[in-house]
Amino acid sequence: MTPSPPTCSLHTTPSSSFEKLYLNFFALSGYGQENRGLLFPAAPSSGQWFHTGKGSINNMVIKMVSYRCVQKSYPSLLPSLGVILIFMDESLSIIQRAITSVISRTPPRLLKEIILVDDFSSNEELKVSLNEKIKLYNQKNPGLLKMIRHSERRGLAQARNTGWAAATAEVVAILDAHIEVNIGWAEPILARIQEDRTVIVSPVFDKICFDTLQLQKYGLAVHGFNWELWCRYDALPHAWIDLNDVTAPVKSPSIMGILAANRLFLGEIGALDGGMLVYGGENVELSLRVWQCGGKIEILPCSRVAHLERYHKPYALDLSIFLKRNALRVAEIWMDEYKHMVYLAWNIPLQNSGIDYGDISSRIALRKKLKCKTFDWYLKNVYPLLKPTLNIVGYGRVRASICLDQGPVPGNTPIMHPCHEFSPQNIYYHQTGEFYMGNLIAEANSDDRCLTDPGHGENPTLEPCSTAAQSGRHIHWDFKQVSHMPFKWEVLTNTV
Ligand SMILES: [Mn+2]
Repeated sequence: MTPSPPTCSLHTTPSSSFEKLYLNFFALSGYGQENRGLLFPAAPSSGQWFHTGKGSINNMVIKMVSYRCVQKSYPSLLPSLGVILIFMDESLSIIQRAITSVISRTPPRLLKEIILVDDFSSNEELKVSLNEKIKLYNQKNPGLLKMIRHSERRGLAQARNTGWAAATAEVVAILDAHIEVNIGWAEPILARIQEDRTVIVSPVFDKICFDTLQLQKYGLAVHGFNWELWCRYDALPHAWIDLNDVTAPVKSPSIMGILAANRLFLGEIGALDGGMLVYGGENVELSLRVWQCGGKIEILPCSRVAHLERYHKPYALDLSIFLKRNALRVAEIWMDEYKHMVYLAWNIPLQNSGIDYGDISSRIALRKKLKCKTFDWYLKNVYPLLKPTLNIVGYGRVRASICLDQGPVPGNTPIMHPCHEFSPQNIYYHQTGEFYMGNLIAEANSDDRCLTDPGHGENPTLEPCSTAAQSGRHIHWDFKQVSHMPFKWEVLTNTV
C-alpha cells in the first residue's frame, strides 16, 4: 500500500494497526462543555481512555494518540486558534465530519473561528445544503463558522491565503477539508507556537481509507521531498531519537501541506505564494522560505490529524503539468545554483523549457527584503539528505525509433520500449562516463542506477553505482558521434 499525505502521494511503511474510523456525528452535542460531552466522558489524567469499553469509539480514536501525549500537560493560557478548511468539490458529509471533529475535539475556549474556503466547487450540494448546515452549526455556536467562496478557481495556495487573510485568531491551522482532527490535537500546536512564534508546525497524519472510512495509524516521520519536489517521508533524526522523548517536536525540512502557524508571522514571511497554480509544490515553497528566511518547521508527535486519502484528486486530469510548472517556480526563486537539479529530475531542458512558471519578481523581492539565506545553507544545515549531482554533461532520452528504458521494476535489465515522457526513460550522462537510468535519485543514502557491463559479453544491467564500482564492473561509457549511429539524444543540454 502506498499512503499519501495531505497534498501528495509518498512512500513509507505505515504501522500496522487498522481501526474502523470513529463516527462522530454525536459529537456536536458535547460542544460548549469542558468535558466535551458524549464522546469524551473522561479526563485524560490517569490514561483511563485506553480502558474505556473495549472496542468503543473512544478506544479506537485514542489508540492513535500515544499514552505519553495523553499524560502531557499544557499551559492554561494558550493563544486562540482559527481553523481554515479549504475545499474544492469535496463531498458534503466529509466536510461535516471535519467541522464536527474540530468543534468536538478543540477546547471551546481556544477555538475562535472555523473558516471554510470553497475554491469554486461545482458540486451542487456544497451550495445551498452546505449553507444550511453552517447555519445550524452557528445556531449552536454563534459566529463560529465563516464561509468564503471564490468566484473562480484559484488553486490550493490561493485558497489557503484567502482563509489566512480572513482569520483573526492568534494561531491559524490551515487544513484540508477531508480530515478529522484527533483528541488533543490543538494544545501541542498552540503551546509550541506560543513558545516560538517563528515555528511552523505540522501534525502527524493517520490515514482514513477512502472506501471503507477505516482509520490506519501511521508512524512518526519527517516530512521531506525529492528533486521533483514531490513529498515523501524520511527517517527520524538521530538528535530527536537521542532525546528519548516521544512527545518532543521533530525538526523537519518540509511540511506536506497541512500546517499551523502564528497568523502574523505567516504574513510577515509572505503567507503562501499565490503564483503557485492549481496544486503541488506550494508546500515545498513555503518550507524553503520558512527555513531560509529565519523560521523553522517541526512535526508535533502529540498532534494527530486523520487524513482521507482520496482515490481521485479533483483538481485536474493531469496534475503533473502543475507539479512540474510549480516545481520550476520554486527552483527559480529559492534554489540558486542548485536549481538545475529540479530540471534534471523532471527531465526538462535548462534553457527554453517552454514552461511558463509565471512572474517571480515579487517573490524575489520578498526574498531580498527578508534577507533570506541561500539554498546551499538549507542543504547543508536543514536537509543534507538531498545530494545535488554535479557534472552531468547531458541528459534526456536515448531514442532510435523506440527508446532506451530502465525495464521492469523490480528488475535490472534495461530494454528498448516505445518512447514516452515518463521517468523510466530518463538518462543522465556524467562527466566520468557513468550513465544513470530512470528516476534521478541524488540522495545521501541511496544510489542512482548505473548502466553496467557485467563483462563476458553479457547484456548490460542496471546496478547501484557504488556497488557496481566496488565489484569492479565497468560503468564508464564512451559515446562518439558517428554518422550511422542509430541513437540520438532527444533532449540534450550542455554542462550544468
Ligand atoms: Mn488532502
